[in-house]
Amino acid sequence: MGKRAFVTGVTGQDGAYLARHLLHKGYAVAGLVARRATPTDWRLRELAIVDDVEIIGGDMTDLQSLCGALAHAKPDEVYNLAAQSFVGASWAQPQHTAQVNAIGALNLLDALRMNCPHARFYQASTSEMFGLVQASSQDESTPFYPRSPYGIAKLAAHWFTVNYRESHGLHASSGILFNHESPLRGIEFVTRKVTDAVARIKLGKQKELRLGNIDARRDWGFAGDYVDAMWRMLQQPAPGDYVVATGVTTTVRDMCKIAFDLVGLDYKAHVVIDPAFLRPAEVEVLLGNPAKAARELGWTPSTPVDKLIAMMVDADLRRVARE
Ligand code: NAP
Ligand code: F7E
Repeated sequence: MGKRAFVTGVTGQDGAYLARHLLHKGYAVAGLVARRATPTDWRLRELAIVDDVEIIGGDMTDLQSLCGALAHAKPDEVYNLAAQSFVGASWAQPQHTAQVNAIGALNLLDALRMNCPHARFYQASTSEMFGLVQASSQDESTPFYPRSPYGIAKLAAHWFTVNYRESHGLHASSGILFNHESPLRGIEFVTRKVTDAVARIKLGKQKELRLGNIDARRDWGFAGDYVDAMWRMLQQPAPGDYVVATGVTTTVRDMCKIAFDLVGLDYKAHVVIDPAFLRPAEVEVLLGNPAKAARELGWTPSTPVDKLIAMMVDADLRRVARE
């Protein structure tokens, strides 16, 4: 019998790529989906796996629904990807962000402990936990200094994962993933906001692109690569924490230049700085050191930032042209 996986956040960017990755490996995949007024399965449709994933209703803030979902799914592996994942929104919705991202992870760990304690657990931790960085390149030993309600909630979930591993002997691992993007990225995140705008401007449907701090630097990789690192963590004999990153950092400004250059436009003619997109406390720079992931998981990133942005611009040009 093949393995069974349970994925929270299965309709998100990473959830969709992870589900496809696991299906290709012969897993039976079940995913938690919260009730929404309109369908949220467009990514599963784009990857043509919507009929292959078993959808189980539930919510990260509802322990009972998580217990029911795990009792039904009987997973060998549990991937906790569900979150209020937009940093920018976390100042306006700190309580909601903490409930879903921190208490939600705790709920899932408790549900796992009660229903399937031998299942392996993956927590979607984040480079946002490094925030005001305490080292020029961040690895598993770099001290944390989160700068947003999002980062703080994720740090609590990270420590719950470590604590449940140490207290209850769970095979619980935490992937400290740096920014990863794709054509399935949510439109509010800066890479996708830029590639969508480039397509619209090129096709005459938009004139300007309003951005906040374009001097911020991020370590951007391709989401398709990063879900493989998640899976590799759960195949290890012992659980652990792993930084997953490319080791290259790029400014938002340079990322814009790459995107506009691809369609023969000058970003300076279209980008407008709008204070509405500045954050109350900014993470100015992130640069990950993925040496442990390379050494122990045999994982390396395949997609440099220029290829990633080209893939996204290409997909958005096709999408906007179809509209
Ligand atoms: P995403 O596209 O925003 O997906 C988040 C998913 O969580 C969606 O399917 C969403 O469903 C679901 N969700 C939100 N609230 C929920 C709730 N209360 N109950 C059940 N499901 C809920 O995020 P992503 O980029 O795939 O990221 C996956 C995970 O990795 C997140 O935990 C994120 O914080 C973390 N992370 C991401 C990055 C990155 O660069 N992408 C880096 C580090 C860590 P709805 O759409 O129905 O709300
Ligand atoms: O911002 C700057 C912004 O929203 C990147 C999430 O997946 O990665 C993501 O969080 C940078 C920031 O991602 C705009 O100020 C400028 O410095 O694309 P972002 P993020 O905040 O890094 C981490 C690892 C996660 O865990 C999160 O879940 O770009 N920026 N102008 C802008 N950002 C946005 N969104 N919009 C702008 O107009």
